[in-house]
Amino acid sequence: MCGIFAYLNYLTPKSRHEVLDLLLNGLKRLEYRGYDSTGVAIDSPQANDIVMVKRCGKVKVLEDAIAEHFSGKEYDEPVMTHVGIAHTRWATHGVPCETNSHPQRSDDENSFVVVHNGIVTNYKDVKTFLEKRGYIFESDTDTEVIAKLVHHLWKKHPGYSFRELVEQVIQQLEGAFAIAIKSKHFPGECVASRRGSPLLVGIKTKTRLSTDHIPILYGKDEKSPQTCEKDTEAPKTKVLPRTESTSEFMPLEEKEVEYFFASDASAVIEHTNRVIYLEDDDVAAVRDGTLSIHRLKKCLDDPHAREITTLKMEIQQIMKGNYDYFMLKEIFEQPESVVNTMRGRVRFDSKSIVLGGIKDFIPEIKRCRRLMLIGCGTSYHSAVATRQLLEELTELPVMVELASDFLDRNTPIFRDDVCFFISQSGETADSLMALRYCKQRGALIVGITNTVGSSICRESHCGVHINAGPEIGVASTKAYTSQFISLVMFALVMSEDRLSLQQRRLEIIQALYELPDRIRQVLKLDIQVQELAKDLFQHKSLLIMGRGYNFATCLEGALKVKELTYMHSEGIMAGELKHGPLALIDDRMPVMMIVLRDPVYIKCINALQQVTSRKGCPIIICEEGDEETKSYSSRSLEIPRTVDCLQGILTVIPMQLLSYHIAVLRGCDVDCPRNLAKSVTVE
Ligand code: G6Q
Ligand code: GLU
Repeated sequence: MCGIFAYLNYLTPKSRHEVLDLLLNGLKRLEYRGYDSTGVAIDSPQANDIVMVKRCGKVKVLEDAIAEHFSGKEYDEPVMTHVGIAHTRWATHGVPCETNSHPQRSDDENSFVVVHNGIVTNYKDVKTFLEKRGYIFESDTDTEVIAKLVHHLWKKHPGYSFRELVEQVIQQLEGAFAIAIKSKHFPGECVASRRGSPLLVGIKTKTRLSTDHIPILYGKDEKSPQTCEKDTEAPKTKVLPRTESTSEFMPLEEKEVEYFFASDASAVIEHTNRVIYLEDDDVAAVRDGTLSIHRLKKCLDDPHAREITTLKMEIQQIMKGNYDYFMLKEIFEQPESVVNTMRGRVRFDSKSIVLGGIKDFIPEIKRCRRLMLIGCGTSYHSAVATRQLLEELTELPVMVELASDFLDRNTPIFRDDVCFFISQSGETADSLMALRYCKQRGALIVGITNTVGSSICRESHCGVHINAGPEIGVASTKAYTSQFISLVMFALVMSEDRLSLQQRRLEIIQALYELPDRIRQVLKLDIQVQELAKDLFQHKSLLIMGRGYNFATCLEGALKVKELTYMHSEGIMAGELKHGPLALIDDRMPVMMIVLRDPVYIKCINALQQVTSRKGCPIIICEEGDEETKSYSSRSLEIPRTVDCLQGILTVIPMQLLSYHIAVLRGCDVDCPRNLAKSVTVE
């Protein structure tokens, strides 16, 4: 959700047009996260001024506005050192409009301009404090307080460096944020910080980097005489020590260098694969081409440095290839992405499974009281899909929880609980809050994420990377099947030494081996699914029914239909039909039913009969060659046979394709459905 992209070129001449192209391109790479408005700020060709362009709507709208706004020749002249900041906003405070878009500014002169992801929860207090000191606010955003507070402190403390000012500011802020700030009083400098929202710095140099880490510079603990005396009147204002760089380490000094600040690696990967993931309360500052990372206080086990990580992601991985939409590409990637999830873990020759990220914790997990699987949306559905198998193979009670509801209930958690946090992005605020809640209570935290270096990854005790590759489409597809497989692999690890379960395990391992081919077979149904979409796309509603291992597909299928097509859709547990939903059935209500030859087959047939005897005409998803089941309807999709507990992977794919085709037919934006965001970093 929402995105930051900032670019600083030091002694690497770039014209303002080139800078703007870079910024726009960065924003385009972040588009998949979902947003409602955009903006950029660069230095004006007129000395000592900052110009901003902001627009409601897509990056394309901003691009057109920029082309109109910055047309003069002076924009083609190279500038040796320059800072540009850009943003895609997903409104939390104030409607999407130009004034509320970012960058937000400190004053009419654009002295300090800021881009921000997240929410400043105490912004009202800070706003009142600043209003009393004469500041007039122009937007409804919480963000504006950040720009104005830096300005206020700058006036009070003219001797402070830009970085020190930002350090003072973040001490006053509560909530979650990632910020990047630019100032006309500190040309060529950029300061960024984060708390609870992701932010990284990409570094590009002509020659090999002279180091693989950036030392962290800590401030002094004692009070500085120059702390903001007057500001202590501010609500929540603490006494603020100024930090001072220690000379023990040298920060990163390169002659010609370019820096990229971004909320997401996909925005920087085409420029550099060398990045530093900032941690909460890090302040990263570039001055005279030198990057330094500061923290106010050193805690006992804090590291000395932030490592420069080499990203493995390839630019092609995040491009659409020959597909019209990222979502379609991701659906069709599933034969490969499931292999990547299993790679190096499932040993088909010895029929064994090793999960390196949790191996050492297995004895502790085996001693636990219960397993809790926690997530949101699609990630939650992967928990629903695998619960039955986990119960069977671990013989432990397994609870599945929506992170938001779990927190609302203040669910009791014990030291001997093992809590799994399932999240594609690894940044979902509800899941992260629930993680911290469980961690505080002493539970063992296992992260199941797709995003290496994400907050959930870092804050878990151990975990499994699902390795599905970057998922750009807002609607999750390949991450779901990879989460599913990761949890199945975990169940297999847990049952390794149970003699009575060996036959079952072998059956599942064999089915995992065959899975990529089975998925390829299901993907061949695409043309048939497209035809079904033509029947369905003008309807208002779609009911999806199933039970047992396939109930999760009903929930996930309905979520896909809702988010992509804006149609009403409901996943219904077939066993609940006669307790209410049957009243919806008539000859016009579109219904899909999953009826496979598994232990609940007879019960599913009962449900099917209940529907057809009310004149319902369901589309049936059944097993290949199952003529008997097919005879209940004129429309069916046949999927290949696999072991019962993996059926959900094969049945969800036609639902992914169906929602995609309906969305295209209805003219919806497949990759960025309205009102939604890829990574929901607010509660
Ligand atoms: C589904 C959406 C959404 C997503 C949740 C949780 O298509 O992508 O439901 O699954 O928002 O996100 P994370 O898996 O990133 O925590
Ligand atoms: N809370 C800020 C706003 O509403 C930032 C939202 C975002 O993360 O884009 O402007």
